[in-house]
Amino acid sequence: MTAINPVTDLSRDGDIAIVTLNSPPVNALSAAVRDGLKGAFDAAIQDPAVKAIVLICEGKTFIAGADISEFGKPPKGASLFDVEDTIESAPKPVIAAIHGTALGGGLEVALCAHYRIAVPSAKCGLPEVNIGILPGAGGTQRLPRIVGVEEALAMVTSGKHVGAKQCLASGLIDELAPEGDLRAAALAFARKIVREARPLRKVRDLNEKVEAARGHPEIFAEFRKANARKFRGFMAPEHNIRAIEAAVNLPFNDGLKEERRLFMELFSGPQAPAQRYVFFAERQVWKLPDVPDDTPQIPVKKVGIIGAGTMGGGIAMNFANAGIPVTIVEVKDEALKRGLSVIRKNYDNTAAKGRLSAADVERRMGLITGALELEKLADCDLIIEAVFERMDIKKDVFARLDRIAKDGAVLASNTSYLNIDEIAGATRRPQSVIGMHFFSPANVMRLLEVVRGEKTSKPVIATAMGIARKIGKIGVLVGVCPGFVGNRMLSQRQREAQKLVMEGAMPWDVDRVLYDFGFPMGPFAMSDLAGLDIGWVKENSRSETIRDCLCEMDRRGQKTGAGYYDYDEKRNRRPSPVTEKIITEFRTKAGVTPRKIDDAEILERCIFPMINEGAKILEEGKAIRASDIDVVWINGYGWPVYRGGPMYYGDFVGLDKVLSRMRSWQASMGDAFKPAALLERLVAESKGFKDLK
Ligand code: 3H9
Repeated sequence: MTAINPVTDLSRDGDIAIVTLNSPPVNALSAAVRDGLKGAFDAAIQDPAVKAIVLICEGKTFIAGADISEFGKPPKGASLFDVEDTIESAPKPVIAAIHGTALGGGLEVALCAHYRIAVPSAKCGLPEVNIGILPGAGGTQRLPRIVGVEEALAMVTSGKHVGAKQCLASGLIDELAPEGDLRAAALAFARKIVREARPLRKVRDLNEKVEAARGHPEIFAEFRKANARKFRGFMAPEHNIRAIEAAVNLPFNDGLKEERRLFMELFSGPQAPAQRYVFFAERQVWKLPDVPDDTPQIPVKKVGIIGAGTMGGGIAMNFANAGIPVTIVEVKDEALKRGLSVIRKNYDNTAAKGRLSAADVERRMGLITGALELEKLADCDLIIEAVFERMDIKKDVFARLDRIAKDGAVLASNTSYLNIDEIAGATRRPQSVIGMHFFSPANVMRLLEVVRGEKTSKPVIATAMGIARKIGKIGVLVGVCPGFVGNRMLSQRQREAQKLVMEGAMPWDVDRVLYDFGFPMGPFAMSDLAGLDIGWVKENSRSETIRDCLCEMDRRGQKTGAGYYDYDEKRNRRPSPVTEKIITEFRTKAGVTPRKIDDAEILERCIFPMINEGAKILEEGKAIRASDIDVVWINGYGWPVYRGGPMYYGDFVGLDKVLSRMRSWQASMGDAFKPAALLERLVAESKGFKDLK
């Protein structure tokens, strides 16, 4: 075996050369990997004793793509195109041997090999769209030549990972290897190719499938139409589609040039850096400075949930989905039965869409047990309380849990804003108490705010974060403060949205601006969806707010056919003259002369106070990093990923601009806009949140 460089080896097995990459964690195409590949292939090509070349990787995966951390830095080493040319134009067959994932540039390299073999567990994909770009090393030109235009469109715009069996069916790989025996199978396959003198099959020359789509622009038009909602606001899906169009309509080399042009447009645009930032932010979030990875975790074999309402039921589904038995406790049998039947209905709906088998539904339901006594939770390793949001009720539940739960069990509250330390104070084991704030619908939303109390122990934190990962959530560790990170910032936006309406905007103006910014819906449409009567008590309602008036008229949101908006039978909303009248009356009563508020002000008034609040959260140490706050907003509140999150966006628009607006609003509207000291400091030092360590 010859070491070409620290990450690449070249060896021989008879007349087959083996190029082995070993560049943990994911064999990404760093400068060293590209240099290694170029050097190894050049040497194998020049060696007259070599009849075929196998490319294989050590570690958990085949090449997972370009090295994203090198993006935006000055280029070094061999270019990816040189590497690909060397492989594709090799005068002897090249076989890519795939395990783990062949993604992005990794699959593009494999597509330059003449043949591909993979173990059944392997997956292939072009996920560049997820980081705001397109496969820029020939992927958009080669992929449709193998899998056809429709499948290529689906793959490049979704970034989905396709399993080896499906790849075999589509021709993306040529042979399956036995699991765990890839190297031997790849060598045998290479020998077969040499023996049978098979041609050097270059994907670039396979034109049949792209030609079949030529002259059929409707394929693209229909695809765009069917996905318009999903792609809204994103640049990358459209660019990916255009690149596939180029593959269909242009000769290969011209298609490559168009792919490059489109790639550069994305690469130098605003969205790709934001999406790349989010990619790393979502991985960074697991790294806890004072809770190292080797902190012991409490094994969670059985979970208890208190409350079978929407939240409790959704939370229970996460555990059943992960194969962990869960007991749900309710006070009344009727509520318990209703809760369990909602869970079943949710599973049945998923099964009806073909995303779950009937057997899976039964298996998951079989893991969920209902109970009416808290005592049934005595043997649970983790108990999550999801009862009504009132401190006295929560404290009572935790005091009882303290008497019932076994030693060492993690006691979690799903509260969305109450003080975890106060809740923990109701027990004699505050070190075991933690917040696990799921987002509704809890079986769907990815975010889990893990709230560490003053006395929460490190193993309990590590356990909560570990279980978050296990059930497929993205866990963000935050500190105790009203509303934690997400809702604390949200309340800034809600307050300003309400104030803007009093000053002259209509709810639909505010909603339109935030929707156009990229949120799935604005705050008023959101309130209508959630129900305006959350936290509203009929008996105490005195028409003091616009919401009071709406609720008093039984306009309690979508469920009653009216709220801020009017709704038709299909729940399509339209601005409501009734709401408009109530707002006008409120303004008159308050002596407000409405003014014209432009879209830019609406956006800044809703977003900048959130950024300012984020800065306060950071200076108080309630979030570990600015990027953690961004992860919260992207995964819990629909912040558009292509805008990177509120803190990233603050840096993007310029913190000096945010600060100057906050100062001027503070002068005209008071201390709700008081700038955070951190914001002041960063601006004084000409720095951004990105510079915080
Ligand atoms: C591309 O290829 C462009 C081309 O078209 C060429 C254009 C010219 N680079 O996710 P994990 C790190 S674009 C650098 O936790 P898993 C990651 O940050 C690329 N680093 O593991 C983490 O670091 P740390 C297209 C990368 O087992 C560590 O590896 N490819 C890269 O859950 C482990 O990652 C993609 O978009 C990378 N490409 O999942 C694939 N990938 O430990 C992106 C990972 O310090 N990657 N890291 O936090 C993935 O989807 C997942 O990482 C993968 C493994 C499925 C591979």
